[in-house]
Amino acid sequence: MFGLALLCGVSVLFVTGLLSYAAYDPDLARINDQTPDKGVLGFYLFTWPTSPYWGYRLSQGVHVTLGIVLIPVLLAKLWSVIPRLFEWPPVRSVGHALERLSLLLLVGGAGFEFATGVLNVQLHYVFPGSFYVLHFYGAWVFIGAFVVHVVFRLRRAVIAVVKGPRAEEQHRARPLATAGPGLVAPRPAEPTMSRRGAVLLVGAGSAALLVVTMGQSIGGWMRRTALLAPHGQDPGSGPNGFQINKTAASVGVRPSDIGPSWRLTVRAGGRKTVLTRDELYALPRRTVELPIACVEGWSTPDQRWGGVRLVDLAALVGVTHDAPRVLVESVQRGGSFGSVVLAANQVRDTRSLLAVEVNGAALSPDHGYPARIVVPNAPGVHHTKWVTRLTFGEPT
Ligand SMILES: Nc1nc2c(c(=O)[nH]1)N[C@H]1C(S)=C(S)[C@@H](COP(=O)(O)O)O[C@H]1N2
Ligand SMILES: [Mo]
Repeated sequence: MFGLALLCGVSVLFVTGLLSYAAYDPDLARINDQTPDKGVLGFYLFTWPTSPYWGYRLSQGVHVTLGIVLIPVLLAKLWSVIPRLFEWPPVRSVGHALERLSLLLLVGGAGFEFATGVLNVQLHYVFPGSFYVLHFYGAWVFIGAFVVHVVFRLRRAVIAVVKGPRAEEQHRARPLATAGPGLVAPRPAEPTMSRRGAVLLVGAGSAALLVVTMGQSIGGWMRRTALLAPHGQDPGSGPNGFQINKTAASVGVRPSDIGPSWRLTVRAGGRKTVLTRDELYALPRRTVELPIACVEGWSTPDQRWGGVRLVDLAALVGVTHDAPRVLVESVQRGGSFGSVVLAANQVRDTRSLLAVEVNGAALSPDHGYPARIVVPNAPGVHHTKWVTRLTFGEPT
């Protein structure tokens, strides 16, 4: 049962994980891609759509919440097969040796993916390198071993669940059945827990994790129920009172960078225009309702953003139709996520704004004052804050 639960759950984790990777638009430009040597592993990449606007929020919320909820199932599954680690003789045939090798990658891969995922959600960046790179390559190793394991075991798992473990034992004992000892002990000790008790214990553990986790993906007041979500950064209340990823101070954005000397430079081809804050704020504004949805699983309900459409900014430098991609740069010096390339379909979506206000108030410094990007269905990491330069058509 644990195996079948993981079969379904891990499949969803894999698909939502690949979607999240596609949402970064890694094929678009080098600054979006932290795994430039991915080769064929990026075979499936596609242009990330801008609709539905809540798509990334849902998919990444499912990815992170489900990953956390599956932890008790994973641990119980590993616990239930511990005796098999010591099976004797350790290797009976070439096929058996290969299967055991795949188990090393399977158990190691599962541990690695769950551990790096949880650490990232908890904002513990203790990795030797980028989380994005580690979690992406780790996923492929894990899923390779996972597929091998499922091919070897699916039939037995189904028989064990449908007909009971004894039937599975007998089935396996038939001469041509897949070789290898099962999980039923030859001389069992008195059980300390019933099968039902074990399943209930794991189910209760998963349910408890669900209750104290999902609030961070729903956001708003539900965030208060997210007892396991990282705390310590209080966004306060009011129009700007929603979750903050990195504060201005934490990425070295100084008040003078976003003070009166701040400028917005817009470029396309040979043309260029430079706007002061007042000039930008005087341009016609649109209002859109969009969430912030971070790769780390937290998201906010829709916020009401006011700002200038990216297509209107492109028009300022002569791009009046078929707007191309845009390189967005912030005042942030160094560090990750200070700049991004947005795809043409994102620029052309009239809900994509350079926002200057949220929920009727000016952006707070921590939410990207004087101007930040909002794009429907894009991951939070593409919602660049403290924007100072937009270059349409770059980098080609
Ligand atoms: N310049 C800059 N913009 C940035 C970031 C950053 O580190 N630097 N973090 C991004 C990430 S990862 C997220 S999830 C969103 C969060 O936006 P918020 O802090 O306003 O909620 O901002 C994005 N914009
Ligand atoms: Mo993020």
